[in-house]
Amino acid sequence: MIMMHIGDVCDRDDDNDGLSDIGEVTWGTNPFLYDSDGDALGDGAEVFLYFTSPTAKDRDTDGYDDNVEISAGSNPNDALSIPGSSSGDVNGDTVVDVRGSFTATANCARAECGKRRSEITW
Ligand SMILES: [Ca+2]
Ligand SMILES: [Ca+2]
Ligand SMILES: [Ca+2]
Ligand SMILES: [Ca+2]
Repeated sequence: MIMMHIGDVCDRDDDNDGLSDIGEVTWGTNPFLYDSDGDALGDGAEVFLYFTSPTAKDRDTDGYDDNVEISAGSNPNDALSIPGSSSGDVNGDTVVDVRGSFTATANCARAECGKRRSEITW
C-alpha cells in the first residue's frame, strides 16, 4: 500500500474539509483550502453530501452557484432546476421533474411512471 501525505504528515486532511489529502489530489482541489472553488461549500461537503463539483462554483452552469441552489432548494446538478422553481418542478405542474438518475427500464414504480413522458427531463 502506497502512503501519501501532503503538508502535515500526521494530518490526512490538512484543511479539515472532510476530503482527505489523497482525495483532494484525485479531485484536483487544493488540500490546504477548505473551499477550493469559493462557492461557500467545503470540498468534502461538495463531494460527499451535495455531489457537486468542488472545482466549479456552478456545477450545472445555469448561472446560479452551488451554494445558492442548495440554499434555495433547487438541484445544483440540474441546469433546468434553478432557484425559484420549487423543489425541481420547473414547469410548476406539481410533478417533480426527474433527470439523470432516471432510466427507461428502471424505477418504474416511481410516481413519475404514470405521468406523461414529456414531464421527464433528460
Ligand atoms: Ca481536505
Ligand atoms: Ca466549494
Ligand atoms: Ca462547487
Ligand atoms: Ca448551478
